[in-house]
Amino acid sequence: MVATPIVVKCAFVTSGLEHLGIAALSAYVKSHGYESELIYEPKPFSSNSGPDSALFARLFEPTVEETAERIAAARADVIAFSSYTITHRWSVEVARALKRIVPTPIVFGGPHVTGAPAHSIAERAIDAVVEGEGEGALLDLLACAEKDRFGRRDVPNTWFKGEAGAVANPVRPLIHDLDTLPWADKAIFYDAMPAFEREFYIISRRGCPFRCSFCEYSIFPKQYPGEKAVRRRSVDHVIAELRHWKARGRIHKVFFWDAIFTLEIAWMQEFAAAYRREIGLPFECYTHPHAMSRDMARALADAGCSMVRVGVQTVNSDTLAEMDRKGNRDRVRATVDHLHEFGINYSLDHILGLPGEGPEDQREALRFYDDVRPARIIVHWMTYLPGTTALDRARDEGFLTAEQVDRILRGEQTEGFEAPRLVGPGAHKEALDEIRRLEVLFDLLPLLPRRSIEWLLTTRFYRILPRGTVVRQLLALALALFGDSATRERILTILGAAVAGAVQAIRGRRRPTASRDGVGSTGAAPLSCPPAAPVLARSFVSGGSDPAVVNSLILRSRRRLGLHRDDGRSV
Ligand code: B12
Ligand code: SF4
Repeated sequence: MVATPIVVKCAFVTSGLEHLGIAALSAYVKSHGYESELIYEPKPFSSNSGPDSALFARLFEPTVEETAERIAAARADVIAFSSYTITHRWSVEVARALKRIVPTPIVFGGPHVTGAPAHSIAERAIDAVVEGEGEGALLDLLACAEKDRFGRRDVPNTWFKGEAGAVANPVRPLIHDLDTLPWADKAIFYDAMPAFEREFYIISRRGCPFRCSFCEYSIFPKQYPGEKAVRRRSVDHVIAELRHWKARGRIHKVFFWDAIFTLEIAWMQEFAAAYRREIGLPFECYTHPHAMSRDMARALADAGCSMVRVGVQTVNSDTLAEMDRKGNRDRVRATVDHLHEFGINYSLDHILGLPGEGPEDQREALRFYDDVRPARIIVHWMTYLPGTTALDRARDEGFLTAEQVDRILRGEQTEGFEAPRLVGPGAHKEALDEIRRLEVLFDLLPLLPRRSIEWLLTTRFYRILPRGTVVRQLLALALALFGDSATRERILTILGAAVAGAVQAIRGRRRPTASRDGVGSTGAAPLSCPPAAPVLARSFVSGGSDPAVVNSLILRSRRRLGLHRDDGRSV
């Protein structure tokens, strides 16, 4: 008798936005003969990356027990979570709920555990933690599951539990030729969230040449000493992937999520010609003031780039030096001048609460931005991420207590840790409040005529501006409506998804669905869409999580109406 080959299955679990790391890992394990499945929870109201709503989360999001049941139903051999610091707690809670119902090995990987492997493996529900690039380690772990000896303790990149504490293995070399990797398995996300496909996420490189202290890439030299950080796919590899997905006819825009897209002018020029010829869709990407030249801007324009996000973060050169970040005002000005010359829209990324900065630094930044007039300013608050040099320094210099650092490493929410070393008149809290008042001006700036920011700052009228979440959301919406074409495309994505969701929901209400005993029912499950306006607005404020927000509503409605199966397929 011929034995049926056992196919080992890996179930990936994630929440929030599309995850290129999971898409890469899924493609990789499939190309080695394993099965993969995605358990995706959008969680738009508790993502920790925007204004959340506990009430909406309770009404519309599944409990960790419900998610654990979905995962258990996948009957996988290995369950793989990918953690950001903001999602780690949720992942751990789901893993705990899961361990109560099935004994399947649970592996964690991703940026959070890479920065805090020892804290992560200490969690009882986690069997293995993978740090750094995950392809080789996950494959080894699946092979272990196949041979029923998941207890192996010598897998490179992997931390296990040992008799006498954590067992840490060295990392394996990085994958140097990215063309040897299969294209990302985008289908697992598109099956779960069809509207993700409207804006195609892709990455052409891994790594970054810089080491800003607040960024995950500052871990790199410690983790991979002597390794070449930046590796890039060939133009042909990138274009072939885009060509394949473009042929389905659903993509409206492409987003290159490379930390810095504009490196290597020869690559960019080859890319520009091929992209224009074969893809021709508008695209958005990131640049750095030290990675932009006139030729680079010309190559972007030739390719048809619609929006460039420029990482500025601060205009204070002392802070830049302290954060090991390259750049200065002249570079920023030259960058936007080049983009302007070739008619490319740009937005600027800015960080509030950088160490040593206070309200005066924000006023300075606002004056400078009023001069360079971006289409949008995307503001973040400084976050101390596990493993980064910024966190090490904050601990060493006493700005964060050992207990606070411990909580960050455990992935607990760090409210109030945004700005442990603000400077300014009066007490720390006063500086924080003043920065929060100024924050609304960063949203307003692109909508106001030139110089009105100066007037608001001088008269101090900004202090009486409403600055609640709703106001910021309305501003973001106004910007989307009256702003540049790339931002408008974003709102169209949202509206398109919302309309599609409403149509699906109405159809679902009309269409009879089979009940458990086989007798037809009218499918009269309650429609679970909350009012559209706050949902749309929230998605803008959170800096681009729009498809996730809208699609979570669609998904939840579809589940309730019996139109969506949890194996990811439509009914
Ligand atoms: C592109 C990108 C995004 C994209 C796509 C995300 C993605 N991962 O695909 C988008 C826009 C969606 C995004 C969003 C966010 N991002 Co982001 N993003 C990046 C960026 C620039 C590149 C990531 C990438 O695609 N790499 C290529 C892929 C192939 O690698 P990867 O995802 O890291 O996965 C590899 C390994 O990590 C590992 N791995 C990952 N998961 C798992 C799981 C298992 C089981 C195993 C074995 C291995 C493994 O194997 C993978 C393949 O080698 C990084 C910068 C960086 N240093 O990585 C920031 C980065 C990952 N983002 C970051 C943050 C903070 C965010 C947000 C939280 C921002 C916000 N406040 O909203 C959101 C969270 C989104 C959500 N949960 O919904 C931080 C995370 C830091 C942390 N400790 O949590 C980073 C590191 C940037 C930084 N500040 O340093 N991001
Ligand atoms: S340039 Fe950007 S991606 Fe590179 S290290 Fe600095 S913050 Fe990180």
